[in-house]
Amino acid sequence: METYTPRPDHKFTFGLWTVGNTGRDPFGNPVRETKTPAELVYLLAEVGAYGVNFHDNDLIPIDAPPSQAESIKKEFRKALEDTGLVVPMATTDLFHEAIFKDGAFTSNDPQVRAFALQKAIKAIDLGIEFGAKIFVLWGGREGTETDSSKNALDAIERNREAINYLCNYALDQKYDLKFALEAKPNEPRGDIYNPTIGHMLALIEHLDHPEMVGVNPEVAHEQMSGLNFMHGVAQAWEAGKLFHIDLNDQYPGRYDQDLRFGSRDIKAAFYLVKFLEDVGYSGSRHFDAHAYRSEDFDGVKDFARGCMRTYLILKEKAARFNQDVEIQDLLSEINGINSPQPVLAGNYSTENVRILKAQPFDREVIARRGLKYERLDQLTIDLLLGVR
Ligand code: GCO
Ligand code: MN
Ligand code: MN
Repeated sequence: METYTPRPDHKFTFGLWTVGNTGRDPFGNPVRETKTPAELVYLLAEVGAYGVNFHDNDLIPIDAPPSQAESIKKEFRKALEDTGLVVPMATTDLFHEAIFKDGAFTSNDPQVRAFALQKAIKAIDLGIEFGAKIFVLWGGREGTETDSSKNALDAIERNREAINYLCNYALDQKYDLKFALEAKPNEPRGDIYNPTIGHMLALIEHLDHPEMVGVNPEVAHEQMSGLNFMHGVAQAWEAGKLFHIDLNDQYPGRYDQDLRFGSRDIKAAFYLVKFLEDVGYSGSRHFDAHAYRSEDFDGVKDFARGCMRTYLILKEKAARFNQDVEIQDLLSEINGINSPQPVLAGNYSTENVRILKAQPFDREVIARRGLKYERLDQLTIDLLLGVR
C-alpha cells in the first residue's frame, strides 16, 4: 500500500554497519560478503532510505593510506550524489581495535586515552566533511569485567573530560555539530559505565557545554536491562535531549540481538512510534539493526524494507488510535475530564495550599472507580491486530 512506502521526509536512516553486516558472530564466520560503502549507499537507495550513517572505519579502514582514503571518499560521495542520500550522523569506532581492550576514554593507560581522543577528533572531521550534524558517542568498551581494575570515579571523570574536550574542539572549529550519547548496560564489556538513558541524562548536566550534548537511545539497550524504552525516550524528549534514536528490537535478558524494528515486541514498538509521532520528533529514525544470519543480500533488503514498513504501519495505527472515538472517549473518562474537578488551583501559592489543605476528599468513593484499562488495552490490541 502507498502509505507504507518510505519517503525522504520520514527520515529513515541506516548505518553502513547495519546493512553491511556480514553475519560474523562470536561462534561463526561471515555468511555475506563485504560490500563497499558506495555499494551500500546504492542498496539503501534501492529500498527507499533517506540517509546513511557511518563509523570512521566503516568508511575508511584504519590503516588505509591517504590515497586509498581519498578514492573511497570519492566513490562514496559519488554514490551519495547519484542517489540523493544524506549523512545526518557520524560516529567513531572506539571498540574494535585491540588497543581499546580496556576502554578508550576511560582506559587506565593515558596513551590509550590520548589516542582515543585523536581518533574521535579525526572522525568528527570526517563526519563534517560529509555533512553530519550529529556525532554519536557509544562507549562500548568503557567499562570493566572486574572492578578491582578501574576506579569508577576516575572513569566517570575521564569520560566527562573527553566529552568536554570534543565539545571544545567542535566549538573551536565552528562546526555545526551536536553530540548524542548512547547508553548500553553490557556487551562487549561485562559492565559499561553510564548504562542507561537516565545515567546519560544525568551526566550531560555536569558537562561544560550541556546544550551541545543529548542522547541517542537504543531500543535494545534499554530492553536488555528490562526497562521500558519509551519511558526513557519520553524523559529525554522532555529534557530537550532526544537528538537521535536507534531503532531495533530485542528479547530481554539475551545477548544484543539488534533485531529488525518491531519484530519482537510490537506493542512496545507501537507506543514508541506513537510517542515520537505525537510529540513531533523531527530527527532521524535510524535503524541500528541487522538481518538474520540466514540471509543473503536480498534478505538484507527485506530486512531494511521491513524496518521502515513496520514503522509506517505503526504510525498509521497511532493516527487511528488518536481518531478512534471509543478509545478517545475512554481516555477522557479515565483522565476524569467529566468528573467534578478538585480545587487544586495549579501553581503553588500560600492561598492555594490553604484551599487544598481544607478540601475534603472521599478516599473510598474515589478509589472505588474502576479504571477500564483492561478494555482500553484490548481495544489497542484489536487495533494492532487489525480487527478494528
Ligand atoms: C551496539 C551499538 C552500536 C552503536 C554504534 C554507533 O550495540 O553495537 O548499538 O551499533 O550504535 O556503534 O556508535
Ligand atoms: Mn546495539
Ligand atoms: Mn546503537
